[in-house]
Amino acid sequence: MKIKAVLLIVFGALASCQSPLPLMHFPDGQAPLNEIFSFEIELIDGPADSVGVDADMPSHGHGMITEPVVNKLDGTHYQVDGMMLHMPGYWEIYVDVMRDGDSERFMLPITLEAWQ
Ligand SMILES: [Cu+2]
Repeated sequence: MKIKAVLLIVFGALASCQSPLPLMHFPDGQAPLNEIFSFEIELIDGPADSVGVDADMPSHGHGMITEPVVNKLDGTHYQVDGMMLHMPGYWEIYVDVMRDGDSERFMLPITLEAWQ
């Protein structure tokens, strides 16, 4: 139930961006806490030249302790490896889509629950 609520928030936030939303496919439907993980980005508004990914905890003033690597699968699909959200709390994942020298940033808000 909690996962569904988070996903609805995610898609609602992305819907406010100007371009159609990139889809983010997480292995278990959600980003894990304090584990290195991979996910796939799908651009539904056509191919890009490249895609960059970063993440921050704005309220803590820090980013990730790993540096994700993005590999192009094809123009509209990108594989992201080496992600790790190492703390519980509110994170923002940033996807920068580069086309013809212009960059467009999408933000995915994620709140990770503490270990039970
Ligand atoms: Cu933090």
